[in-house]
Amino acid sequence: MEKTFLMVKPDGVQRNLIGEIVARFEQKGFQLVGAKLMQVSDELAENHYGEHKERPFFGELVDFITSGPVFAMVWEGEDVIKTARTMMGATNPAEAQPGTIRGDFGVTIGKNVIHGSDSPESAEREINLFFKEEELVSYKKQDQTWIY
Ligand code: RTP
Ligand code: MG
Repeated sequence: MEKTFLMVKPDGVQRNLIGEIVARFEQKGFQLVGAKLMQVSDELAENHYGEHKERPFFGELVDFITSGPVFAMVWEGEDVIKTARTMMGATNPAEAQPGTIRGDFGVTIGKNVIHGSDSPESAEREINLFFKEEELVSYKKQDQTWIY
């Protein structure tokens, strides 16, 4: 089954949105297979956001993501990578639709509450960056036939 990496950013943790965000993905029907509250190091931040190294906002991005604890998660489900991005909403919360996480809780592009992998390649890379294999739990849930 497909997996994606999602992370409640430092603003989301400070604003007590962990529970709300976890609830949305649970209620959608996705399965949580790994999670931890953690402080991101400069090295991890620079690696995670490596694709943006040359962008003018790279320094701010690294400073922000290391500014307080994040809640890192791995979620599993059919088409979870793309669907999670839809549930997150546009990068800029001012453009994100109401009903999406960024549309409902974010105001500025710099503090947009949640990160989610944008492709199967980034999902694999980011899951491996943030989690050891033994931190992920594979388990069967009841009632999956009512979702699939
Ligand atoms: P993320 O990686 O955090 O899930 O966000 P994303 O895919 O929707 O957006 P991406 O293009 O990957 O950008 C990563 C983060 O950089 C910040 N950003 N700032 N000032 C700006 O113009 C600007 N553009 C992007 C955002 O916080 C974005 O989430
Ligand atoms: Mg991105």
